[in-house]
Amino acid sequence: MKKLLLGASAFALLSACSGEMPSGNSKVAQNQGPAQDANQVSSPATIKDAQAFVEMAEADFKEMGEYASHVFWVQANFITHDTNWLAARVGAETTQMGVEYANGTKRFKDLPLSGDLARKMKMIAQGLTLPAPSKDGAAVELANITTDLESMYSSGTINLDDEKVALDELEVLMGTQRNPQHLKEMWEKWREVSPPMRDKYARMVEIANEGARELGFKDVGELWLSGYDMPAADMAAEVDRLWGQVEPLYDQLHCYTRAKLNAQYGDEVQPDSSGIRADMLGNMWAQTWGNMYEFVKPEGASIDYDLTELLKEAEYTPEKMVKIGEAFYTSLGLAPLPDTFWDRSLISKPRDRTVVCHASAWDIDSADDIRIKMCTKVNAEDFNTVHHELGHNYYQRAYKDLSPIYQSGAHDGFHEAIGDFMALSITPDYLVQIGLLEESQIPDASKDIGLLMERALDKVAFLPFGLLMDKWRWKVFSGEVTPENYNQAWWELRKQYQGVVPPGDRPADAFDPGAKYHIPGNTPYLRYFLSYILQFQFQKAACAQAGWTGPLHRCSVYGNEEIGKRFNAMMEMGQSKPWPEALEAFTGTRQMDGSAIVEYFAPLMEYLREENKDRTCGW
Ligand code: X8Z
Ligand code: ZN
Repeated sequence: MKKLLLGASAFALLSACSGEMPSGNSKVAQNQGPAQDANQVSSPATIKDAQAFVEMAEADFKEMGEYASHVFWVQANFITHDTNWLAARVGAETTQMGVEYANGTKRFKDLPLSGDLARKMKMIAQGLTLPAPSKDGAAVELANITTDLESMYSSGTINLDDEKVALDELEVLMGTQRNPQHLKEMWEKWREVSPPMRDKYARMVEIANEGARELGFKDVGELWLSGYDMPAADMAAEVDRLWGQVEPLYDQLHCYTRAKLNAQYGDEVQPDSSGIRADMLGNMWAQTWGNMYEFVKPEGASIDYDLTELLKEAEYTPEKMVKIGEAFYTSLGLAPLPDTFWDRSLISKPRDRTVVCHASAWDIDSADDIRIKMCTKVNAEDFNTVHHELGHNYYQRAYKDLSPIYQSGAHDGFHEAIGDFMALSITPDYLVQIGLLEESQIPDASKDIGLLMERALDKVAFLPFGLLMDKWRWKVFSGEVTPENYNQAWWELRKQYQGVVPPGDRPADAFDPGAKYHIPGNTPYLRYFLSYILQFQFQKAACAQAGWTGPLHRCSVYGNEEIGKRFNAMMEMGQSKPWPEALEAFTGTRQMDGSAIVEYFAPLMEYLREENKDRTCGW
């Protein structure tokens, strides 16, 4: 999700899927505000000063947030030299303002601030995703680099059979083509977009680290890990604990999938003992494997409908997919999207200009101007993504009346989990309710392994990828991995956590992390790992509240206004309270817990263990 204002856990989200923050005509930017004074004034600060400082920050963030949102929106919808110029400029202004405010908080650090004031102060201090140091020119250089990186990614194309092909088309081809040679070619060519990013990325790391150190953090990685209402080191340990809970499930899925690929393609293409070829899993980054269902479907227990086919047969359009997504939310008692959503969103890729196709949800004015931006394709993957993006919009709307400092997810993983939780309700019964499936086509209980397998290919397969993206960045920001080793370290992590390998040797200048949106887009990624844990906790709690007694994967909360009310109450809290309180408000527990996803897939785990019993798993 792109946030407009400050960074990882901070204020008014510009959009859900990247990170910048606003400034411009602020008092601070004009060197009149308390943030500027904060570093210079010698008289001891009072609580009243602290209150005034926070109020000024709130006003500035709100004003700048709206201004910057409009600029970033235009740039993301029309990438040109000029809109990049504008975006870089507003990016620099917002970073500068954020840094001034963050530094300004130092003046109040010894004051006995009340809970709320202290929380806001802390969020101002650590709200930036990529801080610049306050020295002249740093914010401008940083913004120029980050704008360049994102635009290099979003305007990237490859040549395929003498045709220019953009990433959104390539993603479809990676999911549907099966010829290993073709897959390798597309996979390798897409990674030619990123070598020119490497030096810029390295410079960006230097600047942002200097900015983080000025604010009292060891490096940017520590800053990112500080956004979870606990010390950074504890959060890092928490993440490893969660991974430990789900790793056995991933290992079994990996083992089973690799065996199926080996059976289909033979040892030459996919040996049955090493990592899985990263281009053979139906996704450009091997992050979700749902497109491989036909290869791995369990014999005798496979579902016999395909959601992509159903959508196409029913002549869904991208707009219709969004309408049906909205109808899910309104069935929970939430208000329909405003007319402006339909007038201003970008739902299909325009033919005549370059846009950022990576899906995002935007909150332009912290009021009612919410939008999505997607190059939507009519397929199951994007049907899920539509629900995902609308989740961001409904969250943004729920917390819009809070202080701009609290207009964010309880933590960033919550923001990512809302829509995914909703999409877990896309069950066969739900598909009947919306007229996509005939009652007679509802698979009986004997097909549950098929249903679970399909879901696991997306939800379980994703987990190690969700984790390693930031494991890599933490190493980069800490200096443990230097630019010469960027790519090697990337593949070490891909192998270690995911058990995937590149389809061939990588060129010496390769910068493969740069071929994934969130690296050049500077969107922290731990949020998705956390979301994939949390969404199953939401599902478990919601279905229990609904009195559901069947298996969790058959439970749909569609039409349940009581759940909608309770869920919205959690969303309305925004970031105003430490996240365990928000989690407790809906689920009754204060801990993130991988046991919910493990429980959801328990029957599949049993099946996989049985299937794998004579195989040597691991890589
Ligand atoms: O970036 C996204 C969303 C926008 S916040 C489309 N996701 C991650 C990705 O595409 O890599 C959703 C799941 C993971
Ligand atoms: Zn998202």
